[in-house]
Amino acid sequence: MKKILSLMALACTLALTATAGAATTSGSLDLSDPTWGGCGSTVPLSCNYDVVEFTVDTTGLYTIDTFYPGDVPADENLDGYIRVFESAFDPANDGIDQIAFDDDGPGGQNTSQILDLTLTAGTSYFLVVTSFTDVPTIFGQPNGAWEADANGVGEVTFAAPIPVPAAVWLMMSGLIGLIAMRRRS
Ligand SMILES: [Ca+2]
Ligand SMILES: [Ca+2]
Repeated sequence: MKKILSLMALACTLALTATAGAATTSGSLDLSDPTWGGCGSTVPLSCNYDVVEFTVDTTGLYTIDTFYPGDVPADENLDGYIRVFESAFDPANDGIDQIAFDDDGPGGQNTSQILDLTLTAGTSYFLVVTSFTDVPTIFGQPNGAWEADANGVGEVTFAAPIPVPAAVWLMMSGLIGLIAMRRRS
């Protein structure tokens, strides 16, 4: 029993170490999502948006990358645009509380990146994924799949919906097994 417990503890430590520091989330910008005027283009438009709340456990510098996977050629994918808001997000006032934004990252129109953003522990942040325009262009689409990852000096936690990583499932099934064993003994 003791050996099983220490193996369990080791497995948990390894699982936590593997996921610490970087966080990922993903979604899809669909026609059914809410719309706002905070598109990348300054021309008044109405773009769909997704919003994900997140926090960090350590004050310091963080980088947020988003990717727009899909079909080749790349102009069939989402031409995404990201904005980060601090403390509050009000889609009716898209300029208020915004602390950073980006259109195309190092990977071109299939990416966006906010590099070295100072974030404070205990503060709520909102990552808003939207599109550059509300119509298809030679650079991409107003709708499509997106993935985001964030990392920096501390741990980033995205609010739901977050797909449960395999490591957590393994940990949970291990714990359930342990409880079942304890009940029997
Ligand atoms: Ca969505
Ligand atoms: Ca873009």
